[in-house]
Amino acid sequence: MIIIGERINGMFTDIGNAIKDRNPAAVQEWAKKQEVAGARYLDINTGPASKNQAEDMKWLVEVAQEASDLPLALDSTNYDAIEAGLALCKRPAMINSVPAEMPKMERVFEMAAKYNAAVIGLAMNEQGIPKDAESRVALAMELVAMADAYGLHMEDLYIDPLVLPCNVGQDHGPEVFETLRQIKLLADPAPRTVVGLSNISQGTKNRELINRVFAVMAMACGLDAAIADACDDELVEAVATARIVLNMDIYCDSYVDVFRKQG
Ligand code: THG
Repeated sequence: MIIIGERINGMFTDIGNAIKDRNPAAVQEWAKKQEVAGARYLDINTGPASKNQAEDMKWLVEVAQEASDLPLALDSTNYDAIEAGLALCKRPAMINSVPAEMPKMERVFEMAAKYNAAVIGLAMNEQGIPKDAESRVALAMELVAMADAYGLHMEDLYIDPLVLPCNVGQDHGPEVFETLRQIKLLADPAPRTVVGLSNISQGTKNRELINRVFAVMAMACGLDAAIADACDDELVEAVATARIVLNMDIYCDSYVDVFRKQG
Protein backbone atom coordinates (compact mmCIF):
# COMPACT_ATOMS: atom_id res chain seq x y z
CA MET A 1 0.00 0.00 0.00
CA ILE A 2 1.38 3.38 -0.91
CA ILE A 3 0.71 6.36 1.33
CA ILE A 4 -0.68 9.59 -0.09
CA GLY A 5 0.20 12.15 2.60
CA GLU A 6 -3.04 13.82 3.81
CA ARG A 7 -1.56 16.78 5.65
CA ILE A 8 -1.54 19.56 3.02
CA ASN A 9 -5.24 20.22 3.49
CA GLY A 10 -6.80 23.59 4.37
CA MET A 11 -8.98 21.80 6.94
CA PHE A 12 -5.92 21.86 9.20
CA THR A 13 -5.55 25.27 10.86
CA ASP A 14 -1.86 25.73 10.01
CA ILE A 15 -2.42 25.01 6.30
CA GLY A 16 -5.62 27.09 6.23
CA ASN A 17 -3.68 30.06 7.63
CA ALA A 18 -0.75 29.44 5.27
CA ILE A 19 -3.11 29.65 2.27
CA LYS A 20 -4.83 32.79 3.60
CA ASP A 21 -1.51 34.56 4.29
CA ARG A 22 0.33 33.11 1.25
CA ASN A 23 3.02 31.94 3.67
CA PRO A 24 4.69 28.82 2.24
CA ALA A 25 6.51 27.69 5.43
CA ALA A 26 3.94 25.22 6.85
CA VAL A 27 3.14 23.74 3.42
CA GLN A 28 6.79 23.13 2.60
CA GLU A 29 7.56 21.75 6.05
CA TRP A 30 4.73 19.18 5.72
CA ALA A 31 5.74 18.34 2.15
CA LYS A 32 9.26 17.44 3.29
CA LYS A 33 8.18 15.71 6.52
CA GLN A 34 5.67 13.48 4.73
CA GLU A 35 8.20 12.56 2.03
CA VAL A 36 10.84 11.55 4.61
CA ALA A 37 8.22 9.58 6.59
CA GLY A 38 7.43 7.39 3.55
CA ALA A 39 4.65 9.13 1.56
CA ARG A 40 4.69 8.48 -2.22
CA TYR A 41 2.20 11.23 -3.21
CA LEU A 42 1.14 14.44 -1.51
CA ASP A 43 -2.62 15.13 -1.31
CA ILE A 44 -3.29 18.83 -1.98
CA ASN A 45 -6.65 20.18 -0.77
CA THR A 46 -7.49 23.89 -0.42
CA GLY A 47 -9.98 23.17 2.39
CA PRO A 48 -13.49 24.36 3.14
CA ALA A 49 -12.61 28.05 3.71
CA SER A 50 -11.08 28.67 0.27
CA LYS A 51 -12.78 31.57 -1.54
CA ASN A 52 -10.88 31.16 -4.81
CA GLN A 53 -10.14 27.48 -5.15
CA ALA A 54 -8.30 27.67 -8.49
CA GLU A 55 -5.91 30.40 -7.27
CA ASP A 56 -5.36 28.63 -3.93
CA MET A 57 -4.75 25.28 -5.68
CA LYS A 58 -2.21 26.86 -8.03
CA TRP A 59 -0.36 28.42 -5.11
CA LEU A 60 -0.30 25.14 -3.13
CA VAL A 61 0.95 23.16 -6.15
CA GLU A 62 3.81 25.59 -6.81
CA VAL A 63 4.84 25.86 -3.19
CA ALA A 64 4.69 22.08 -2.58
CA GLN A 65 6.76 21.33 -5.69
CA GLU A 66 9.50 23.70 -4.51
CA ALA A 67 9.90 21.59 -1.36
CA SER A 68 9.38 18.01 -2.61
CA ASP A 69 9.74 15.96 -5.78
CA LEU A 70 6.77 13.74 -4.89
CA PRO A 71 3.88 13.65 -7.37
CA LEU A 72 0.67 15.36 -6.23
CA ALA A 73 -2.92 14.18 -5.72
CA LEU A 74 -5.12 17.21 -6.42
CA ASP A 75 -8.07 16.89 -4.03
CA SER A 76 -11.11 19.00 -4.93
CA THR A 77 -14.69 18.77 -6.17
CA ASN A 78 -14.02 21.92 -8.22
CA TYR A 79 -12.72 20.69 -11.58
CA ASP A 80 -11.58 24.14 -12.70
CA ALA A 81 -9.32 24.19 -9.62
CA ILE A 82 -8.04 20.69 -10.45
CA GLU A 83 -7.29 21.68 -14.04
CA ALA A 84 -5.49 24.87 -12.95
CA GLY A 85 -3.33 22.72 -10.67
CA LEU A 86 -2.71 20.01 -13.28
CA ALA A 87 -1.35 22.58 -15.71
CA LEU A 88 1.42 23.38 -13.19
CA CYS A 89 2.33 19.83 -12.13
CA LYS A 90 5.86 18.80 -13.07
CA ARG A 91 5.15 15.08 -12.66
CA PRO A 92 2.09 13.00 -13.62
CA ALA A 93 -0.50 13.78 -10.94
CA MET A 94 -3.58 12.10 -9.50
CA ILE A 95 -7.04 13.66 -9.80
CA ASN A 96 -8.88 13.25 -6.48
CA SER A 97 -11.69 12.56 -7.31
CA VAL A 98 -14.76 11.84 -9.46
CA PRO A 99 -18.05 10.14 -8.53
CA ALA A 100 -19.81 7.68 -10.90
CA GLU A 101 -21.84 10.52 -12.44
CA MET A 102 -22.23 12.09 -15.85
CA PRO A 103 -21.06 14.61 -16.96
CA LYS A 104 -18.40 14.72 -14.21
CA MET A 105 -16.75 11.49 -15.42
CA GLU A 106 -16.48 12.89 -18.98
CA ARG A 107 -14.78 16.06 -17.76
CA VAL A 108 -12.37 14.23 -15.44
CA PHE A 109 -11.38 11.38 -17.78
CA GLU A 110 -10.79 13.91 -20.57
CA MET A 111 -8.51 15.92 -18.25
CA ALA A 112 -6.71 12.74 -17.19
CA ALA A 113 -5.91 11.95 -20.83
CA LYS A 114 -4.77 15.51 -21.55
CA TYR A 115 -2.45 15.74 -18.52
CA ASN A 116 -1.46 12.04 -18.28
CA ALA A 117 -2.95 11.92 -14.79
CA ALA A 118 -4.27 9.03 -12.70
CA VAL A 119 -7.85 9.25 -11.39
CA ILE A 120 -9.53 8.39 -8.09
CA GLY A 121 -13.11 7.25 -8.79
CA LEU A 122 -15.58 7.27 -5.90
CA ALA A 123 -18.17 4.51 -5.34
CA MET A 124 -20.98 7.06 -5.09
CA ASN A 125 -23.37 8.93 -7.38
CA GLU A 126 -26.26 11.45 -7.24
CA GLN A 127 -28.02 9.15 -4.75
CA GLY A 128 -25.09 9.25 -2.32
CA ILE A 129 -22.95 6.44 -0.88
CA PRO A 130 -24.61 3.02 -1.00
CA LYS A 131 -24.59 0.84 2.10
CA ASP A 132 -23.93 -2.59 0.63
CA ALA A 133 -20.88 -3.90 -1.20
CA GLU A 134 -22.89 -5.01 -4.24
CA SER A 135 -24.08 -1.45 -5.01
CA ARG A 136 -20.61 -0.01 -4.40
CA VAL A 137 -19.13 -2.57 -6.82
CA ALA A 138 -21.78 -1.69 -9.45
CA LEU A 139 -20.65 1.95 -9.28
CA ALA A 140 -17.02 0.84 -9.47
CA MET A 141 -17.90 -1.02 -12.69
CA GLU A 142 -19.36 2.19 -14.18
CA LEU A 143 -16.06 3.94 -13.40
CA VAL A 144 -14.07 1.08 -14.96
CA ALA A 145 -16.17 1.19 -18.14
CA MET A 146 -15.83 4.97 -18.51
CA ALA A 147 -12.10 4.94 -17.77
CA ASP A 148 -11.66 2.25 -20.40
CA ALA A 149 -13.69 4.24 -22.94
CA TYR A 150 -11.31 7.19 -22.45
CA GLY A 151 -8.21 4.99 -22.74
CA LEU A 152 -7.16 5.29 -19.10
CA HIS A 153 -5.06 2.29 -18.07
CA MET A 154 -6.42 0.29 -15.15
CA GLU A 155 -3.24 0.91 -13.13
CA ASP A 156 -4.07 4.64 -13.33
CA LEU A 157 -7.62 4.16 -12.01
CA TYR A 158 -7.90 4.09 -8.21
CA ILE A 159 -11.36 3.17 -6.93
CA ASP A 160 -12.34 4.49 -3.50
CA PRO A 161 -15.14 2.46 -1.83
CA LEU A 162 -15.56 5.41 0.59
CA VAL A 163 -14.80 4.98 4.27
CA LEU A 164 -17.14 6.48 6.89
CA PRO A 165 -16.31 7.14 10.55
CA CYS A 166 -16.77 3.92 12.55
CA ASN A 167 -18.72 5.75 15.24
CA VAL A 168 -21.52 6.74 12.83
CA GLY A 169 -21.30 4.21 9.98
CA GLN A 170 -20.08 1.10 11.74
CA ASP A 171 -22.07 -1.23 9.49
CA HIS A 172 -20.19 0.13 6.43
CA GLY A 173 -16.86 -1.39 7.55
CA PRO A 174 -17.40 -4.98 6.38
CA GLU A 175 -19.03 -3.68 3.17
CA VAL A 176 -15.91 -1.64 2.39
CA PHE A 177 -13.68 -4.69 2.88
CA GLU A 178 -15.90 -6.82 0.63
CA THR A 179 -15.95 -4.03 -1.99
CA LEU A 180 -12.14 -3.91 -1.98
CA ARG A 181 -12.00 -7.67 -2.65
CA GLN A 182 -14.53 -7.57 -5.47
CA ILE A 183 -13.00 -4.57 -7.28
CA LYS A 184 -10.00 -6.78 -8.06
CA LEU A 185 -12.33 -9.06 -10.08
CA LEU A 186 -13.78 -6.31 -12.30
CA ALA A 187 -11.08 -6.21 -14.98
CA ASP A 188 -7.78 -7.82 -15.97
CA PRO A 189 -5.49 -6.06 -15.20
CA ALA A 190 -7.58 -4.91 -12.20
CA PRO A 191 -8.10 -1.29 -11.25
CA ARG A 192 -6.32 -0.10 -8.13
CA THR A 193 -7.98 0.79 -4.84
CA VAL A 194 -7.59 3.69 -2.42
CA VAL A 195 -9.26 4.92 0.78
CA GLY A 196 -9.24 8.07 2.89
CA LEU A 197 -7.88 6.24 5.95
CA SER A 198 -8.35 8.88 8.66
CA ASN A 199 -12.09 9.05 7.87
CA ILE A 200 -12.52 5.75 9.78
CA SER A 201 -11.55 7.35 13.10
CA GLN A 202 -13.01 10.87 12.81
CA GLY A 203 -14.71 11.87 16.05
CA THR A 204 -13.37 8.86 17.97
CA LYS A 205 -10.86 8.40 20.77
CA ASN A 206 -7.94 6.09 19.88
CA ARG A 207 -7.69 7.58 16.40
CA GLU A 208 -4.26 6.22 15.49
CA LEU A 209 -5.04 2.68 16.71
CA ILE A 210 -8.26 2.56 14.66
CA ASN A 211 -6.43 3.88 11.57
CA ARG A 212 -3.65 1.29 11.88
CA VAL A 213 -6.00 -1.67 12.38
CA PHE A 214 -8.21 -0.60 9.47
CA ALA A 215 -5.16 -0.13 7.21
CA VAL A 216 -3.76 -3.63 7.68
CA MET A 217 -7.18 -5.27 7.42
CA ALA A 218 -7.84 -3.37 4.17
CA MET A 219 -4.41 -4.38 2.87
CA ALA A 220 -5.38 -8.03 3.38
CA CYS A 221 -8.37 -7.27 1.09
CA GLY A 222 -6.05 -5.88 -1.61
CA LEU A 223 -5.92 -2.14 -0.78
CA ASP A 224 -3.27 -0.43 -2.94
CA ALA A 225 -3.14 3.12 -1.56
CA ALA A 226 -4.40 5.31 1.28
CA ILE A 227 -4.66 9.03 1.85
CA ALA A 228 -3.26 8.89 5.35
CA ASP A 229 -1.13 10.40 8.10
CA ALA A 230 2.34 9.53 6.80
CA CYS A 231 3.87 11.01 9.95
CA ASP A 232 2.26 8.35 12.18
CA ASP A 233 5.39 6.19 12.53
CA GLU A 234 3.49 3.23 13.92
CA LEU A 235 1.11 3.34 10.95
CA VAL A 236 4.04 3.26 8.53
CA GLU A 237 5.61 0.40 10.54
CA ALA A 238 2.32 -1.54 10.50
CA VAL A 239 1.96 -1.03 6.73
CA ALA A 240 5.56 -2.10 6.07
CA THR A 241 5.01 -5.19 8.24
CA ALA A 242 1.73 -6.08 6.51
CA ARG A 243 3.63 -5.98 3.20
CA ILE A 244 6.05 -8.57 4.60
CA VAL A 245 3.39 -10.94 5.95
CA LEU A 246 1.39 -10.60 2.70
CA ASN A 247 4.60 -11.56 0.81
CA MET A 248 4.62 -8.25 -1.11
CA ASP A 249 8.17 -7.31 -0.06
CA ILE A 250 11.10 -9.56 0.74
CA TYR A 251 12.00 -9.68 4.43
CA CYS A 252 15.23 -8.18 5.67
CA ASP A 253 15.95 -6.91 9.20
CA SER A 254 15.71 -3.28 8.02
CA TYR A 255 12.46 -3.74 6.05
CA VAL A 256 10.78 -0.70 7.71
CA ASP A 257 13.59 1.62 6.59
CA VAL A 258 13.53 0.05 3.11
CA PHE A 259 9.76 0.72 2.89
CA ARG A 260 10.19 4.36 4.02
CA LYS A 261 12.76 4.96 1.29
CA GLN A 262 11.11 3.05 -1.55
CA GLY A 263 7.40 2.97 -0.71
N1 THG B 1 -11.40 9.82 -0.23
C1 THG B 1 -10.73 10.58 -1.12
N2 THG B 1 -10.17 11.76 -0.80
C2 THG B 1 -10.29 12.24 0.46
C3 THG B 1 -10.97 11.49 1.43
C4 THG B 1 -11.54 10.25 1.06
N3 THG B 1 -9.73 13.44 0.79
C5 THG B 1 -10.01 14.05 2.06
C6 THG B 1 -10.15 13.00 3.14
N4 THG B 1 -11.05 11.96 2.73
C7 THG B 1 -8.79 12.38 3.46
N5 THG B 1 -7.99 13.33 4.21
C8 THG B 1 -8.22 13.55 5.55
C9 THG B 1 -7.51 14.56 6.15
C10 THG B 1 -7.68 14.83 7.50
C11 THG B 1 -8.59 14.09 8.23
C12 THG B 1 -9.31 13.07 7.65
C13 THG B 1 -9.11 12.79 6.29
C14 THG B 1 -8.83 14.39 9.67
N6 THG B 1 -8.73 15.67 10.06
C15 THG B 1 -8.95 16.11 11.40
C16 THG B 1 -10.38 15.83 11.86
O1 THG B 1 -11.30 16.00 11.04
O2 THG B 1 -10.58 15.46 12.99
C17 THG B 1 -8.69 17.59 11.46
C18 THG B 1 -7.99 17.93 12.71
C19 THG B 1 -7.54 19.37 12.72
O3 THG B 1 -8.33 20.23 12.30
O4 THG B 1 -6.43 19.62 13.16
O5 THG B 1 -9.15 13.52 10.43
O6 THG B 1 -12.17 9.51 1.85
N7 THG B 1 -10.61 10.11 -2.36
